[in-house]
Amino acid sequence: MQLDPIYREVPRLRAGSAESMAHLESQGFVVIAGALSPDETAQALDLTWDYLEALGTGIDRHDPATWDDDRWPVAVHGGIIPSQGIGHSAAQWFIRAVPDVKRSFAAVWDDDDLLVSFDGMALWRPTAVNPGWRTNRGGSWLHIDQHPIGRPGFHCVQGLVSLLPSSPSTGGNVIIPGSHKLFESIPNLYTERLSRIDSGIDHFRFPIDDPLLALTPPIMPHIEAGDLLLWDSRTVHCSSPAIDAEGDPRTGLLRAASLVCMMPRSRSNASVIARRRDALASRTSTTNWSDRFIDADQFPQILAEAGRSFVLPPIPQLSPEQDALVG
Ligand SMILES: O=C(O)CCC(=O)C(=O)O
Repeated sequence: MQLDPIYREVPRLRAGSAESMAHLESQGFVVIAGALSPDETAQALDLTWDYLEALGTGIDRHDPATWDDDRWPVAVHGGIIPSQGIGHSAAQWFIRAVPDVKRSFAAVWDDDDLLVSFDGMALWRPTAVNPGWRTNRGGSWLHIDQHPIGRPGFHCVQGLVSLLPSSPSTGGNVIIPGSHKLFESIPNLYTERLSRIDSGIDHFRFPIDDPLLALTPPIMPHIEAGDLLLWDSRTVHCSSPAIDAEGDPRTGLLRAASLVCMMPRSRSNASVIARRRDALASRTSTTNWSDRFIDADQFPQILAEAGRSFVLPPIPQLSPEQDALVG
């Protein structure tokens, strides 16, 4: 059996609205319509290319022949670029400062004193140019980003802003609606598997094509450019490449998704905030959590490629609003 997602239109709701929060609570995810305007979305995409071209590896946005693995920043599962300064790129800081992004997270927490993650982006290269650029199939890496015993209950809502529209032939995010309600039963259902994961590790991956998850099949929600997808870290999710037979014939990026997550400052502490301040100068990227400092530059996949050299983006010059998100 292969666990493949079904492409679905889902409600696209207004940032900060009661409807959006009700959907998040009942389904474990919600799509916020147009968190970035079309102009902001285009600017963010431009800045993303600026980041890639400035890495010093020879990437040219107009020439897909320059986008191969020897020039592309190191990507982990799902085509996510978690390091090489991306968490402090002008693109990521631009997106974090867009008011509807913060408004959406402020509604989650009923608090607008928030810190932001120094997350990366999922950048998917066209498989029509190189089929080897296809990312991991959805059913193979469904996961949650919260340890069921180490962090019981509600702790975090993650997000991504999509800079391109999704379709069955681009692929995109994959999510199991309502699966945050399965979280409490994971210790009983997956006792042995969970026992192998340290309680401080906020990542639990389900077995490949897990028959238990097939009972409520995953969907690939339709997302417009500029939309913000929010999901509870307890909701089972991942991403998947094209699910139609042909795939996308285009030769541009298939997906550009900015990972963004905001949590209340009150959940953090002085020593985490001190490390976050230092991370600006060192341009260290992190995971979604801002209550702990988890250095994405130390991911094994990044360390394995430590021999490659990348020019980091300049130290970001932040506005007062952006600076407040550091802590
Ligand atoms: O790229 C996506 O849609 C999934 C991202 C993801 O799995 C994560 O950030 O934990």
